Amino acid sequence: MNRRRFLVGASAAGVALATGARAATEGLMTAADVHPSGYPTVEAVRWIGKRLEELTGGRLRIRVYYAGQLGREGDTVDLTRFGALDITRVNFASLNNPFPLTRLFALPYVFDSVDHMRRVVDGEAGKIVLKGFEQRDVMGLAIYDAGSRSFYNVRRAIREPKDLHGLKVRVPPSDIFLEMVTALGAEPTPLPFGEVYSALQTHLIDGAENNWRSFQSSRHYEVARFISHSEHSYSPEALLMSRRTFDALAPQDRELVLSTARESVAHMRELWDKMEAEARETVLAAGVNFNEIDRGAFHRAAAPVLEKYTSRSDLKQLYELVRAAA
Ligand code: BDP
Repeated sequence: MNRRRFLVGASAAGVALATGARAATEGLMTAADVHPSGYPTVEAVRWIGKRLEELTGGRLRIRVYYAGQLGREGDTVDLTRFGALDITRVNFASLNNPFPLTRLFALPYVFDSVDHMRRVVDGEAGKIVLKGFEQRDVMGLAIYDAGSRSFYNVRRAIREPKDLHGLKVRVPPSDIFLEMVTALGAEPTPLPFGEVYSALQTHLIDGAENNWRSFQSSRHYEVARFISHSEHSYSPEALLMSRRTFDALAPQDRELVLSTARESVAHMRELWDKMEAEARETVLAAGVNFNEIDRGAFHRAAAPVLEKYTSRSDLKQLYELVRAAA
């Protein structure tokens, strides 16, 4: 396992390094995503690549390495920061620890709905968060949404936080998620996304949490037969470009990359809405048990985590912007 992981990591870094170094001179940029082909984030980045190719007569192109071929999200973020990979698409959860401004959007019950979240990421708060990436060698190209995340598990329907007691729940690599899942009563187990399916099968964990589309495309629903509509986080997705790649582009190409990435948000949302609905149908048609939760009880249990982070000076202003858009 370790040896395999090392080899995968090493060859992924090799591919990225080789292609990343070429990017500025040949215009072929490399992008990474953990999701399979067809997932809205993968398709949105392909869409950007096609647009750029059309607009520049083939000078700028993007090759997308999907399904985690270039490693875990945390690794692809590091590769992007060091300029070995040009573009990566990751969830805010993978950015919470190294990029503190991303924490606000991942917090429990900070958004009231998908519309609220979209208004926020399209507005001033979204701009501040995107700009914040530049402090650490990456350009924030776009924020895509990922719907809302709910708990699913192999054991039982979750109605109140107390139903989570004793369950080992996988969390992404984020302190916010660790604290949130602890506050809600479960035992958090950090694991990379790609290892969740087998961890469910082997009972290393009892459950995880994610949106409908990921629950379906990862096939976690084949093992975890209970999904409970907690919608505890709307943690969005970030599309990031290496600062090195960006700086190596001609000034007019930089503008083109930024504007095309911005345009891709509308395209991504269209795909997202359609595919999220289809994923939900597929999962329910496969006989997975779905239930509503006691929202008040969940809000109360998660409140200390929300309060802890939103009272911090760096996140206070952002929080006010988020609430003003509610
Ligand atoms: C999905 C995100 C993906 C994350 C995954 C996770 O799209 O980027 O890797 O959740 O939970 O919703 O790790």
